Amino acid sequence: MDDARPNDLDAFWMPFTANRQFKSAPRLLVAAEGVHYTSHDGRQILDGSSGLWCCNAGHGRQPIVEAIQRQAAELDFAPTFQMGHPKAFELASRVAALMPGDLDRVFFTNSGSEAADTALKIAIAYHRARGEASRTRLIGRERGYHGVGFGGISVGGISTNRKFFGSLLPGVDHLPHTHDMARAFTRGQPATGQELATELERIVALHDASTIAAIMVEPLAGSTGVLPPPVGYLQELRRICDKHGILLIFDEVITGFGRLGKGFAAERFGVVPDLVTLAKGLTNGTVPMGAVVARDGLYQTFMDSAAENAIELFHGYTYSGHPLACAAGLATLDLYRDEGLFERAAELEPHFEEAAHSLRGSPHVVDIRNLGLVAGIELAPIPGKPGARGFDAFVKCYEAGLLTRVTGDILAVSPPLIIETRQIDELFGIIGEVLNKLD
Ligand code: PXG
Ligand code: PLP
Repeated sequence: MDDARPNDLDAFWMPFTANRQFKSAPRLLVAAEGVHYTSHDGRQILDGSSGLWCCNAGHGRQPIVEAIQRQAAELDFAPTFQMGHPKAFELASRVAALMPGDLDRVFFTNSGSEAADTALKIAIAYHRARGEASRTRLIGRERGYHGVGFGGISVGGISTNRKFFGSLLPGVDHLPHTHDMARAFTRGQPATGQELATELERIVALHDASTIAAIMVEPLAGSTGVLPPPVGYLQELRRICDKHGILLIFDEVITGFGRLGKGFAAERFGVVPDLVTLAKGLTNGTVPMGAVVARDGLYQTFMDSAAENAIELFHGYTYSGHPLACAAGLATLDLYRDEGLFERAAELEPHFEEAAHSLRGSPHVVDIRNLGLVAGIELAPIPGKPGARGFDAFVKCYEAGLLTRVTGDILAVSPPLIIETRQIDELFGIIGEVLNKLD
């Protein structure tokens, strides 16, 4: 096993990883095809997490591979500051066409974190452009994840991602999260809990609407353990935002591109937000790319408030709309369409839900949550050692041939949308066997 290591592991300061623990027993992936990875010791690993929630069409997809190869040979890079290249415009149009309502204007970033910070900046600048510069406050939610930029961690609601990094952005407040153990083992959306959205009224009353720019939430919280929204919750947020002139931002970095059985969570829940952040599935995880999609009126406000020859938004990344990412994105959207993968996810959902909930009664399982092709399996923590049991389960799943994600004591499962029903059974079967043998 050791001699298969490509090189020394010391130099790479690994992200969101216990570096010393990992480097003492590394897990390297060396190839991928379809719904499987190949590990460095030559095993086939069922990809139960679509990489990191991003490879929705599975791995090694030829049309995407070829599009990237062609693009690298034809146009490796082109600036998008005061310049352009055709595929950036084409991909923006294709994304706009996929989005519900008048979500028609697409700003490219390189990650979900950049998309989150971009959306927050657009929200504040929008109110200023409208002549309401007092609206600067941002509202997030406990257990929200919006990446790791200063905006994202300020609005996000994960204490470990915040406490090490100083005073963060000023003027941020948070809604309560929507999880309630009294509703453990709910299938799909919880029927109760809509009133948690009404907490926004309390926050508005405290700060006054004239100080609030936007609220940002994940329609379904992914990385903090799969928390589906209560029925009516997102509709209630939309209603309160409209009443007070507050922008509603959906962070669809995970929920976008079919994960919930529709193109976007906005469609599944029938709520059109003002801004949507995207990443991950946009290029099937192949080339880094994120995006912010804005409603047309919001974009028009920027156009109308600036002189004809003025830059309307002082923001952008060297690699906004990178040619390789655009080529990958176009090929990815073709695949989603040609293979009907969003519809496929919707068709698989009942089987997936049944398989996930078959783990009810397995040792240590205290809750199972699911929606679309996502499930969270929450384990009872070992007393005094939060996260230890979850991590143990994650490692043992990997050793048994399954990649999952773990957050605390919650295993998250989000397989590629091309997964077969027998592979769904295999996936939850492996988790069940691991749980049966866990301390
Ligand atoms: N918003 C949401 C809702 C996300 O889930 C980001 C923003 C940030 O995207 P980038 O591309 O900057 O990482 C994310 C990313 C996990 C996990 O397994 C989740 C994410 C990333 C890594 C791991 O919980 N989500
Ligand atoms: N730092 C320096 C010194 C730069 O010149 C730039 C971009 O030109 C950046 C940071 C930002 O890099 P990016 O546009 O890739 O986010």
